[in-house]
Amino acid sequence: MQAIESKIVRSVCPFDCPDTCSLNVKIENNLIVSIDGNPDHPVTQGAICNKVRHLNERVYHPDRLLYPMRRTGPKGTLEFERISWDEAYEEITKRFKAAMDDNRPESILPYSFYGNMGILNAEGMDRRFFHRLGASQLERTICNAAGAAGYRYTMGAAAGIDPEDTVHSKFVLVWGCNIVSTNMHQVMYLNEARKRGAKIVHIDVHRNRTSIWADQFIPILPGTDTALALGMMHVLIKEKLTNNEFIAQYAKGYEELVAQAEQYPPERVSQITGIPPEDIIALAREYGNATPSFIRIGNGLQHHDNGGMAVRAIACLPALTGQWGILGGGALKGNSYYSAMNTFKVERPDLMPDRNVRSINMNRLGEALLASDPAVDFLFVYNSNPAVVAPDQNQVRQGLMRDDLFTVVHDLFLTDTCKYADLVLPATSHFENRDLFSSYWHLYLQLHEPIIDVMGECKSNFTLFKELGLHMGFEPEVFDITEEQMIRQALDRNSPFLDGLTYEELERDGWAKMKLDRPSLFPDRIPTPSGKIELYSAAMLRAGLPPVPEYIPINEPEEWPFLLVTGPNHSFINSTFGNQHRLKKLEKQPTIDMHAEDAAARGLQHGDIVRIWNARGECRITVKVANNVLPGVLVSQGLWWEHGNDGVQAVNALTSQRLSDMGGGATFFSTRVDIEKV
Ligand SMILES: Nc1nc2c(c(=O)[nH]1)N[C@H]1C(S)=C(S)[C@@H](COP(=O)(O)OP(=O)(O)OC[C@H]3O[C@@H](n4cnc5c(=O)[nH]c(N)nc54)[C@H](O)[C@@H]3O)O[C@H]1N2
Ligand SMILES: Nc1nc2c(c(=O)[nH]1)N[C@H]1C(S)=C(S)[C@@H](COP(=O)(O)OP(=O)(O)OC[C@H]3O[C@@H](n4cnc5c(=O)[nH]c(N)nc54)[C@H](O)[C@@H]3O)O[C@H]1N2
Ligand code: SF4
Ligand SMILES: [Mo]
Repeated sequence: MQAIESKIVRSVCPFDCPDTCSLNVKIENNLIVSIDGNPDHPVTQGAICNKVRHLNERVYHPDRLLYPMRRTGPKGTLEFERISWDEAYEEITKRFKAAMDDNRPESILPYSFYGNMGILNAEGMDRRFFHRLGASQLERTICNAAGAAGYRYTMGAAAGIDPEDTVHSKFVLVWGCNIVSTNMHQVMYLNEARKRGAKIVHIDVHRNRTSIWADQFIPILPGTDTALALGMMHVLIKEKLTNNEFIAQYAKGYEELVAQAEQYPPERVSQITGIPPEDIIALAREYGNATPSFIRIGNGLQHHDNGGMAVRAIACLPALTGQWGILGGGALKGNSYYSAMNTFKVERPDLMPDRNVRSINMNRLGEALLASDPAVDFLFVYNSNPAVVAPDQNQVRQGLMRDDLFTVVHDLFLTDTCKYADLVLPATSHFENRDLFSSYWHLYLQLHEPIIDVMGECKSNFTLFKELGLHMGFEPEVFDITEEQMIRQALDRNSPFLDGLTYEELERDGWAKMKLDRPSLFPDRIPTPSGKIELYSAAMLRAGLPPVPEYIPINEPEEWPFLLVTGPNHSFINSTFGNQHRLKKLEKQPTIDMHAEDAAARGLQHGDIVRIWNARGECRITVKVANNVLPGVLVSQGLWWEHGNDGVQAVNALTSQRLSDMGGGATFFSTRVDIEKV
């Protein structure tokens, strides 16, 4: 009998999740048999989520794509035949060369997001390739763009406190963030803070896992958080709970903010937000009296027409009570500012033949495919599943059905988007790749070495775009490079946070923490134009926005009686894992939470199948009468695949291509609908 060769190797979780965990993977005879959290990694601390514990089931899934395929049936039918990579490259480069020869490279549109967060495979060789081609630029704004812009107006950059410091916080607001499902290591830090006496309050439109875990839950009507923040400021100012010394030294525009907050007494804010006035006052008092206090600002609250302003307003709060610079005090929306790499060297925007090439917002894919001029006639999808995740899905799918559109999809599976593909290309899992990972929440960079052989004829995004570049005859010195060379280019940046951090260190230890000697950034060196926390922002005024926080209602016609919020669920990551049996079983089926009063008024009962609709589309789903939401609000979690889930029409049939107030962000949660029993 042959002995089993068994070893534990280091890996990184590649998914679009703030935690970017370090993994210990057990390999027997070159096969992954189990996956665990790495106990040595300071943030992971040996704990990972249930999704990734069974990632080997995804890697070795019987449906994994292993070779390139060409469409044989009509679009929408998933009929394909196997072809070789040479044939695939020939098909693609023939079209790309023709577009370049005819001087219309803008007819080519790349469409990608962060299905794999590795820098090389998410924003590396692909960017370089499409720049060289002169293709249309994609504004990748589907996730956090509105909030990032709003936070930047107040604080200057996507930078908050080190999450490891939040164990010291004494009062915590988890605001529009479902951390038990979406950021489990923040929960671990806050559990420690709670042991040391902290109180945790969750502000959300939905009583979910995080609300149950928190000490207090405050339900709020969707899209009204700016009013709540202003109401808190009103009380803080009136009751002299502000830190005026801090404000005088580190903030700008306090007088303007005081005048504005005056307009938001608790009674008015209560009418807007659905929160009783006494709860608003109590919340403001607790926040105002606590130190250090910490606000974890989520992505949920910024998927709205007014989402940028909501984050901008909330980000003003820690300044009012002087929290920045105190260990465990401040806020955290995202920390990608610290890990910014040398994007110029990696992405090579200088290769663009025309710097004025048009740019298309990914939230308006439907419109881009149906109505842009010049038309998009080549769509290249990778790291994303737009037929499910993009808003206004009926428009998106109508666009994808166009006979004169050539679509390539590079993925590990036959996603719903592949239904509309002319060519489907097989992607490696990240276990098969070398890459560099940063987190948008914690402060560690991690190097990933391949831990299993490439499966079938799969290619990583890096290899695919490198080989496409070489097939196009592009400069070998630009395209014929190794992963290691590109990682070194990424790290080659003059940044205080990366100072002295080397490839060799990452290779030796697996990870390295970025240098952030506290309190280096806050509050002394705020990267805003004025160098201060901007309660009043001249830049916003110039951009046509109110310079101080102001509540502006969402933008959907009131004739549709219900507000619909369709966030992510616990067991999938966006639409990833929507085809994994184990995780689908845990989520059971798509449901919609509804308040009992609304259900009674509509004659609906728990378990009824309902039709939800608006002018953009409709969706059938099972009702859950759970009083997890305020009256007038409906919440559904999870981005389910249509393929393999008969009768399910995904929720993005109902959402809009409208853009948020700032940053060109998505407005998924500013959706109004009607509902009836089927
Ligand atoms: N398990 C799991 N983890 C994930 C993901 C996943 O799909 N599943 N997705 C990953 C990605 S890409 C992202 S961007 C993050 C997102 O993770 P989070 O930052 O947690 O954002 P969401 O889950 O979109 O929304 C958070 C909460 O905001 C609430 N919400 C919606 N509208 C409002 C509002 O107007 N006000 C307030 N106060 N709350 C509101 C929602 O009910 C939801 O509970 O998670 C990442 N991690
Ligand atoms: N209604 C509604 N819609 C939403 C959201 C919501 O909360 N509600 N959330 C929005 C948010 S925050 C986000 S971030 C987006 C996310 O939207 P997407 O970025 O599209 O995320 P996923 O659905 O996870 O799809 C990622 C795809 O990439 C593939 N993939 C993984 N690794 C690789 C690789 O190495 N190479 C290639 N070529 N492919 C790979 C996966 O198999 C998967 O099919 O969805 C948005 N859509
Ligand atoms: S999905 Fe998030 S929590 Fe789960 S292993 Fe990956 S990084 Fe960690
Ligand atoms: Mo996201």
